[in-house]
Amino acid sequence: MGNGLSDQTSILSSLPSFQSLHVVILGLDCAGKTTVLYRLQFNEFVNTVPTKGFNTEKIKVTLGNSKTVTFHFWDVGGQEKLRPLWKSYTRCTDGIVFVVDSVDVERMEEAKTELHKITRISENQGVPVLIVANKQDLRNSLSLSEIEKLLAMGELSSSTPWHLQPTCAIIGDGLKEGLEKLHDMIIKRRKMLRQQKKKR
Ligand SMILES: Nc1nc2c(ncn2[C@@H]2O[C@H](COP(=O)(O)OP(=O)(O)OP(=O)(O)O)[C@@H](O)[C@H]2O)c(=O)[nH]1
Ligand SMILES: [Mg+2]
Repeated sequence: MGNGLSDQTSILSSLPSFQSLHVVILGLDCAGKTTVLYRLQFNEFVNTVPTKGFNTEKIKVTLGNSKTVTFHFWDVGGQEKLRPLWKSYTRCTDGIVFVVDSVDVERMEEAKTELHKITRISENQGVPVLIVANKQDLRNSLSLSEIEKLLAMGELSSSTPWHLQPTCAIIGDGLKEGLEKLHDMIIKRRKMLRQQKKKR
């Protein structure tokens, strides 16, 4: 007779599509977080108002090779006075989506500060981050390499896996590609954590 419990655990963990992944969407106000959320949910553009609290939706997303993953998204308001709340939403999160407005050159430094602050929290060590370079449809949008530099991505802790994804949330361009990468990073991290547990 085998060890039933651990057999079950390994079966469940090899089928991640049955579980929903807790993902928090953060970023400065007006970056396009809520637009991303509703674009994914309704598959169309939804006109938004600034978020005063948060929005939350469970959304089934079909990724590459027809794999369906359920994401439980938490979209938190990005206004300065709301940012102290971000911490409580990232508790036990599987991943973070950090949305930046690619034309908001003036506030890129502020976005950088917030990104580094949230990834440095001890509970967020190793949590994968998808950086969404949004509003790439606009003429003056910064390039990926410029954004990578301005956000000082190279200075993120080496334990933080990240991917920078260009998007246009009003059309939906790039969102699925980004989530695919985030999903890959989450699965990779889970496997690593499981192996570490086994070794102990
Ligand atoms: N051109 C363009 N506009 C966008 C894009 N994504 C969002 N917007 C617009 O940007 C504005 C802000 O979008 P929201 O989704 O409300 O921003 P938010 O990040 O949720 O803002 P807060 O809730 O205040 O934190 C809206 O007018 C959107 O229509 C995009 O990809 N391209
Ligand atoms: Mg919002």
